[in-house]
Amino acid sequence: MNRLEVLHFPDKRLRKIAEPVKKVDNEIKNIIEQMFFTMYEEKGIGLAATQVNIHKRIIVIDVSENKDKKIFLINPEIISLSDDIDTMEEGCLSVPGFYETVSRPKTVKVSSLNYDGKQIEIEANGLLSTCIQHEIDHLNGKLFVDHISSLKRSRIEKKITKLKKEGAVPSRKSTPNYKSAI
Ligand code: GNR
Ligand code: NI
Repeated sequence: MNRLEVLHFPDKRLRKIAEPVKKVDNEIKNIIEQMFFTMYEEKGIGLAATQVNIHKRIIVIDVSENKDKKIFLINPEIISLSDDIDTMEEGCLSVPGFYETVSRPKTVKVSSLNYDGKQIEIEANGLLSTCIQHEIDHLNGKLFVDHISSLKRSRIEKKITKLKKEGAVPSRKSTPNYKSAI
């Protein structure tokens, strides 16, 4: 199985808007499998294709304790968001080592395609809701640091850039990313 390289803030490729998936075929299923593998290896609870330089509207999530409840979203669309707000400490595999409090709607209802290309709906709250909203942000070129003050954001940017220069933030170049990555 191929572990994909995760891009780090402030990489500009994290700002690209992902393209809708046209057809749920074997290529897409293969990308989803590699994304789950990468997410589990990186100890994340979610991963958006944008983070692994694949600019397609695909998300994988597993917020379960035993890491045995895979959820994937293809072409997710937000149907509704609650007025109630939840505040949570967020982290991101693309912003390694930094955690900040972010406020988001408590409940989200999204549509997605399943493996048969049929449209399904998911309603979520708690960590899953936060994670879904965090991942959909990625597909739109947005990061959790865009929800905090620009002062905090630029501090994080400086620190990550410095750590990368020192080689303290490992960037994995060992396995080439999925060949059709755009
Ligand atoms: O692993 C992750 N943890 C997390 C914690 C709180 C809110 C969102 C997340 S998602 C993150 C993985 C990631 O970067 N997904 O894009
Ligand atoms: Ni993230």
